[in-house]
Amino acid sequence: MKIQHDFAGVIEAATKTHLRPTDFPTVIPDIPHVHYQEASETGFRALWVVCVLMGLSSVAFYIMAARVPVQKRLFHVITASITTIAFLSYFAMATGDGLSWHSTVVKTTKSGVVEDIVKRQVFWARYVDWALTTPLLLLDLTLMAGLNGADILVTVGADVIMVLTGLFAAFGSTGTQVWGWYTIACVAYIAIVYNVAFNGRRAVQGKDSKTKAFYGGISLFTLLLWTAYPIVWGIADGSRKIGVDGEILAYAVLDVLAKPVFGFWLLLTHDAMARTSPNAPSWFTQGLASDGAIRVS
Ligand code: RET
Repeated sequence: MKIQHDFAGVIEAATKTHLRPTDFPTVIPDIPHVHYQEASETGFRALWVVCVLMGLSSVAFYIMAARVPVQKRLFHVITASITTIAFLSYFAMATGDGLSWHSTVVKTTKSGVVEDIVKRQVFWARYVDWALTTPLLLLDLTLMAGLNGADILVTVGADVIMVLTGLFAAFGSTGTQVWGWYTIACVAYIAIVYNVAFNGRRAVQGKDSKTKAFYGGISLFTLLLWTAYPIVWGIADGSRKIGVDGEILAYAVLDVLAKPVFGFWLLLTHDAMARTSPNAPSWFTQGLASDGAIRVS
């Protein structure tokens, strides 16, 4: 990289002083080698497919929301927001937005001269999506379980830390930065798992048997699915063993399961089960209290 820059400087200076081409150094070093890892037509097509699926499921969730009374709409609003944000993020990625090139030096000579560089596309739009939608997915789960506010805050806080440190990992320049941030993100993820699996399971014990069984199923599905994300990250962005197309396809499958499939499962079960949204705050169903207002619930 440095050599390239120095060389660019020589060319620029030569151009300014009107040197003839023969005055340039005749031996052009062929290092560093730059290896590009980028999405092809296949990757972008997959991004479009997921974009359309997120858009269609959002419309289905809006319709499902409109068909239930407001007292029952909390999960519909949260779930429709999740697929809407994913639609926006996929639209950005499919049109070539929300991505940056990230360079990593992969080989240097003994004297420290850079020999090989990998330049890989990083779709940072994913992290913006995850920073907004994973807290909402966790709200769906924890409100369903009837988890207390303190534990919900800790879960969502850990989740935001996980996504942001994951973003830092993706743009790390050294192994220490990349895997250091990755480790921190994994610790935050363990805090999420603990809250969903243990505190959530404990909270749901106070509910009816259908809710208990449903929470057991959907929280297990969620945790298994979410655990695949750091694995994909490790072999894609982390160690660059699979290309950008492979990464797009892997996240495409996971995202469709984690958002539209999760959403339909949650809303269809909830519609068939509950009379009202469990744990919906009163301001959500009735508006903020105002003195003298008569409420007919
Ligand atoms: C990263 C890398 C750093 C380590 C960990 C990660 C976990 C990410 C997760 C993402 C879940 C995303 C979902 C998206 C839905 O569409 C940031 C990949 C632990 C769990 C559910």
